[in-house]
Amino acid sequence: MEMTMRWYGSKFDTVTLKQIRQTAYVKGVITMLYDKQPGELWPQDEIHALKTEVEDAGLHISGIESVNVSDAIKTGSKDRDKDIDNYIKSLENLGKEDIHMVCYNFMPVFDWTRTELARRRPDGSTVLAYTQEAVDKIVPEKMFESIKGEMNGTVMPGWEPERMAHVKELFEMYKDIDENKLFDNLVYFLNAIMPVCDKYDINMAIHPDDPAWSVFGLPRIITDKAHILHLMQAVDNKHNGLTLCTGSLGTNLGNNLPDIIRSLPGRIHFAHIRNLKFHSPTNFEEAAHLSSDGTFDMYEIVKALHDIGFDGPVRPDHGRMIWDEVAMPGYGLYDRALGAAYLCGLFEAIGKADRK
Ligand SMILES: [Mn+2]
Repeated sequence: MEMTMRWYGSKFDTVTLKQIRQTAYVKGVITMLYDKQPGELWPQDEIHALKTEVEDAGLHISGIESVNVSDAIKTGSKDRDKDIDNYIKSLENLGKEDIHMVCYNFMPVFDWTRTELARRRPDGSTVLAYTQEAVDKIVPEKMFESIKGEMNGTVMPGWEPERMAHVKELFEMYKDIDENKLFDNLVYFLNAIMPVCDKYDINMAIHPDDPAWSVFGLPRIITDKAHILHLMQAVDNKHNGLTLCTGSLGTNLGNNLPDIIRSLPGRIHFAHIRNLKFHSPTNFEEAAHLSSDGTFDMYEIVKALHDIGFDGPVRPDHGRMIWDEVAMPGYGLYDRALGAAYLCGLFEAIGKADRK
């Protein structure tokens, strides 16, 4: 495995490449061309410039999160083939720049959903949180309004104001899309891009739905072991894989995370590891990475990844906001650095114990 941190680029991120490098635990960054809309082509010269900037700072690009999939592709509307052509060209340009892992998601309208971006914990740290009761009270079009005041002036991935201005139209696009149609559209997309992934050895890593159930009546298809295995079999190519995101799959307490990991040897291409603390099955908040601070057993999760021979990038995913840092919610430096250190310790200990 390689420890990484997500980085939004020098124009958008409060964290610098120098800070990331100095954590020492982190060797690579997961990044993207943050100003590209879903469906837009990623030119090779822009990818190259990003890569050069990261390498000049003594790091490298371990993967992309995300090349976003357009709503035309997700809904299978008439423009999808044009967008898929752009997606294929973008992958080709990434492959030519020696980038071999791309995370993406297939969630309708909302990339991920939290109802609070700064829930205060007893120690004064703040975290992202979710309660179903709060979601049930929100009109979907007002979802963005309800959380934008807590974004610390940042643009959060998946919640770009340009897209959110059209939420009503987006809901309209998805009104006839059920789980089966969404799944078929995903398979259509993957079958179209597999040849370029084969040619450049690009691992596609779908991100699970977050939370792992239907929100606002929208279909969700990457929610549990059965759905994930179904997708792996539907497009049975090793380049069709998963981002194992503990904080997303783990929102459903029925999901056994180590068991899901063990069912997917060779198909997990990227891991997001973080912990959640549950107050009820539908009221949870993000916790410190430490097992004892939340609900998940991080040792068992890392052990399962080790046992299946996982060798892709790992990132600590979201962190708490601590030590008065002001940053994009979930993406401060301090707690993610603590998480990286803790996870590196687990990986090293488990790896060495296994060799004895
Ligand atoms: Mn994640």
